[in-house]
Amino acid sequence: MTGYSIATIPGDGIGQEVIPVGQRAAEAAAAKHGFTLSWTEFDWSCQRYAETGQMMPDDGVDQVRNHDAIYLGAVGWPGVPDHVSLWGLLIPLRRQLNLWANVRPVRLLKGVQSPLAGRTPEEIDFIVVRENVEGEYSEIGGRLYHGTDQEMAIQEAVFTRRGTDRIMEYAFQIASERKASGYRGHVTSATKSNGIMHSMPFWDERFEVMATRHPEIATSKYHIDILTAHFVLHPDWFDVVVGSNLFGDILSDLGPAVAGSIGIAPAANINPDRTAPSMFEPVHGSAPDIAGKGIANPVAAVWTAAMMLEHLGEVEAAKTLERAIEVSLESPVTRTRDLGGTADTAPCAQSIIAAIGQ
Ligand code: GGG
Repeated sequence: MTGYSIATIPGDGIGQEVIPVGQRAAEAAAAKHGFTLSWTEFDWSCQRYAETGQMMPDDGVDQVRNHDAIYLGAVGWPGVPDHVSLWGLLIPLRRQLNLWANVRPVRLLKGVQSPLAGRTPEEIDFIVVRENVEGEYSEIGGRLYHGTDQEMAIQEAVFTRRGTDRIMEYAFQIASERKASGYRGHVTSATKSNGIMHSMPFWDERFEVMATRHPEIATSKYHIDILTAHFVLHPDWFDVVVGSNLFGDILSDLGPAVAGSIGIAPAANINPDRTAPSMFEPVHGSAPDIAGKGIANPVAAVWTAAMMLEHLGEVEAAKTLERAIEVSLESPVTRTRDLGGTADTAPCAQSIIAAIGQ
């Protein structure tokens, strides 16, 4: 029987509550489809940072490198500066494992009400492709003249031709694949080349070059400000949206909000060259305001597990998980409160697991 080894990093806050649900769901799907999953858990988190001064050990990246995939919950906790949890864990994993494509689907699932009145599942169904290892997430810069009235912070962004071309090419490939299964075949570029005068004109130039290589795919580009408005006003305009590290991050929180809740949004940090394991993490963070109350929505973690199984080649198991999510979302009794239901995490999880067995 095929078996996969998964490195699990529940992380902080609700990450510790929803990742076990995703594991149970993935195991139920594995049992149904005839493969096994073995899990190795790592306690890397802000709590670990508070105790040891490190989010993960020095050789952390190497410890997870020999697994088939990484399944991560969320990082961040009050009292630990946010840049510590990102630069001490998420960013080294993304960079050193070459997880340069962050794929974040946005879909209005059946049973979920969009805050945009009258929108149907057919109208909200697109993918945000976020550049994941460079751009605005950069350690280049510095702070000067602390505590004086000349105090300043300088932050450089890095856009390489290699990094920019490959994420755009990846987005065009996804659009081509989607077109083959009936989608429009369209890529939208998120830019801000009116205000950001070096990196974004470069981004636009590369987008034009990449577009000429894909004449079968239609394109559009919008400045990020009006693009956020179009996400809300015209979500049906979008098929695949490609953005830099920062713009992609913002759009992939806004998209799920339009599709009902950030609590359902999955994400895959992909190493497209398959030279290292890819990492799967819900878009949502650790949510300290609701952590420990047993009310977090586990759907994003389960949908994220589905993306992981699909990446591992277990496409039918992934479909089983997605169907089970939709079954559990049919009733307000098994939907969590962020989706207008009454369920805590446990009954929602239970209904997903039960639906996997059907
Ligand atoms: N599971 C998502 C998570 O932990 N997010 C923390 C966060 O702030 N991430 C920012 C990012 O992905 O760049």
